[in-house]
Amino acid sequence: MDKTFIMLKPDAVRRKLAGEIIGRIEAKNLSITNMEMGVLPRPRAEEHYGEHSDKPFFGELVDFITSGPVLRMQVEGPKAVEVMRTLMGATDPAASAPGTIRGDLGIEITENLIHGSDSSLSAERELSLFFGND
Ligand SMILES: Nc1nc2c(ncn2[C@@H]2O[C@H](COP(=O)(O)OP(=O)(O)OP(=O)(O)O)[C@@H](O)[C@H]2O)c(=O)[nH]1
Ligand SMILES: [Mg+2]
Repeated sequence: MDKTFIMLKPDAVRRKLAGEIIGRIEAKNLSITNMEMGVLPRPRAEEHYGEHSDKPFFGELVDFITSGPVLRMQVEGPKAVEVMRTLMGATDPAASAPGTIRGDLGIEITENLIHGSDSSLSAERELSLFFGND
């Protein structure tokens, strides 16, 4: 079984779309094997998005991701990383395909509803950062 780290961002929680998004994950036959809700402490958010620390949008990204509770999940299933990235759709909801979470429900590039690890290596790092396992 492959594992990935998924986070429903503050806009998903604020807009009451968590059930809709979790429904899509489960309908795809992936399993949620750990889940936790809460506001991310700023240092943890900065570590999570560390690869983007030199980008002009980093401050806005960290402000947003710490702006309210997020729902963090460990999701398991065959090719979980790739399957979740396909379900999520492209980063910018303006360009994500209809049928994807961001394509159907996303508003703009910062408030794009969901994070998913982009590789097995990122998944290991992120699961260990948030759940202390890999
Ligand atoms: N304003 C702005 N935000 C960006 C841009 N590129 C990425 N972001 C934001 O930074 C987040 C992380 O960027 P990436 O890791 O490249 O995109 P991603 O893997 O699809 O998104 P995550 O799953 O959140 O990591 C994105 O989800 C966007 O919210 C950009 O060019 N402008
Ligand atoms: Mg990313």
